[in-house]
Amino acid sequence: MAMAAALLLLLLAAPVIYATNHTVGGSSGWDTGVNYTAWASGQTFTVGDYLVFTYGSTHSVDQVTQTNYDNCGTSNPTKSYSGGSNTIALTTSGSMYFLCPTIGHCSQGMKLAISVVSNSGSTSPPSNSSSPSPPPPPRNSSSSSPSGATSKFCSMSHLMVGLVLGFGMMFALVV
Ligand SMILES: *[C@@H]1O[C@H](CO)[C@@H](O)[C@H](O)[C@H]1NC(C)=O
Ligand SMILES: *[C@@H]1O[C@H](CO)[C@@H](O)[C@H](O)[C@H]1NC(C)=O
Ligand SMILES: *[C@@H]1O[C@H](CO)[C@@H](O)[C@H](O)[C@H]1NC(C)=O
Ligand SMILES: *[C@@H]1O[C@H](CO)[C@@H](O)[C@H](O)[C@H]1NC(C)=O
Ligand SMILES: [Cu+2]
Repeated sequence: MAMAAALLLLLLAAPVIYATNHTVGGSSGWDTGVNYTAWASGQTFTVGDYLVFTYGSTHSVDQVTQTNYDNCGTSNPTKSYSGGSNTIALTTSGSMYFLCPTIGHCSQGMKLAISVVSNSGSTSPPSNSSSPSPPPPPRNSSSSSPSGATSKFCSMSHLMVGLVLGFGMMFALVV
């Protein structure tokens, strides 16, 4: 029974380890006056992750071509999203471009370019962090959910930590 609880814990923890929700703009969300180039440079977008847009009623989200991104062109978006909250799955590697089609908003900074990298290759070496890695999450077993997680949990060491925590909890329950 304690065993089952521990296994369940590991199963619940697994998706958290491998998929990241990237809340666009962090706590600022999708709005004017935010530098999304700066925001994106602090993120690693991996296939399987999600891009989450949250915004007020004056905004929406268009996925566009690179040309339209460069020129703030709003015609013929590749895809349009609206409603205030959109979760977009990053299914393929490569570049993706977004902007807010509300007049004037793109030129006020509401444009986002991201580069999605594949996480293929079980034989690939562990990612040597050339980019500044975000601070490690607080190690707190009572923390329920990493809200708006912007950090990446896919390293082997984090997996080990998860396993150790899981087994630790199992023993705690047994004793
Ligand atoms: C990402 O968002 C989805 C939908 O809001 C949620 O079900 C999932 O638990 C989130 N994942 C993480 C790692 O925060
Ligand atoms: C946004 O941030 C990037 C990188 O930090 C910087 O190069 C760029 O000049 C900034 N853009 C604006 C409009 O401030
Ligand atoms: C990762 O490390 C390898 C070998 O140590 C090196 O060849 C490669 O350029 C590095 N990649 C990055 C992105 O730093
Ligand atoms: C864990 O988090 C709770 C509430 O967020 C806090 O009260 C507690 O001190 C934390 N424990 C550790 C070990 O950080
Ligand atoms: Cu807008």
